[in-house]
Amino acid sequence: MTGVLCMAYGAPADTAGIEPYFTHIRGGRPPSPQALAGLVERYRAIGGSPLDRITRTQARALGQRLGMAALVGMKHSTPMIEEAAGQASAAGITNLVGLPLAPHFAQMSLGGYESRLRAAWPGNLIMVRGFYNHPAFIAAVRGLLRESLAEFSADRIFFTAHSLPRRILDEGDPYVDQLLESCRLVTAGQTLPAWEFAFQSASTTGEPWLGPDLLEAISDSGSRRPLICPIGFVADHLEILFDIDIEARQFARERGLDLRRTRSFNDHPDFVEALAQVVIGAIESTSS
Ligand code: FEC
Repeated sequence: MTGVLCMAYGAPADTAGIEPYFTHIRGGRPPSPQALAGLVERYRAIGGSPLDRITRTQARALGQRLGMAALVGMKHSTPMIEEAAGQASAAGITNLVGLPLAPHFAQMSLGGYESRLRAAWPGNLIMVRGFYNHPAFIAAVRGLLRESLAEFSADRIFFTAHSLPRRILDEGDPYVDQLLESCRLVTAGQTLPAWEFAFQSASTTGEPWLGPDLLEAISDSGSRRPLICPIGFVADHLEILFDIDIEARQFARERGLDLRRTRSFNDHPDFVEALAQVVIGAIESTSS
């Protein structure tokens, strides 16, 4: 039997879960009390992360569309990827499609999902390594932009994605190239305001992270009505609801700018359809 394992970053279920979650992200090193307090405050400000719930909703919709079992496995919360692999076995799945819910390949992101799943899954595995240039994904992003631009006369679009340590460039990671290619494909042949790409949500880990940072880019551009399109993310979570909706909005308000963003896909039918096409394509490419 074929089934799909939708994998996502994961989120703490409640305030008590923030410390173990943060420690897991940091590879088992507990955060300093100050860093922990800062994170607790960010989760409080957004009323807790909806990411795990949304991931389950996305998987349910995809399973229905494909007529296939679709499970969820998280990188940093439960059910973790390893536990989900066990659930897939118990459900009688022998042929598993591993689908990280992130469009762009970075070793630290999609590579991490893949290595964890390979170590835990003994059966046949069809691994999806991103969908940054899939026509259905590109069309779905265009739909989000069209929807926002119909009600907001943006003077500049800022596509964004999660920043990563800058050393990934020396390691030949395709992440940045794939992000820029997604932006080019989305904007090609469209009548749109000027656009640029920026990174968001860099961590403070003592090493440089990829830039330009979103806030710096907004400030340097002179834009008065920036529209943020977080093309690297597919759901509402802390990086959207805090970093854009609270932090970037406040930054904009202080400068008299009207900042908006495209809505997140969550379980938007166009996105679910894009995922379905990605999965069907991956299955077909291994059976031909
Ligand atoms: O809503 C939620 O609760 C989850 C929000 C969330 C998403 C997310 C996506 C990615 N991250 C990636 C890499 C890193 C690296 C570090 C790191 C740190 C954090 C912290 C929180 C956090 N991340 Fe995250 N990330 C989310 C949440 N992330 C919270 C810790 C506090 C902070 O630094 O702000 C640095 C680890 C270290 O300190 O050693 C690296 C990548 C993604 C993109 C998507 C993916 O699925 O991989 C890559 C959503």
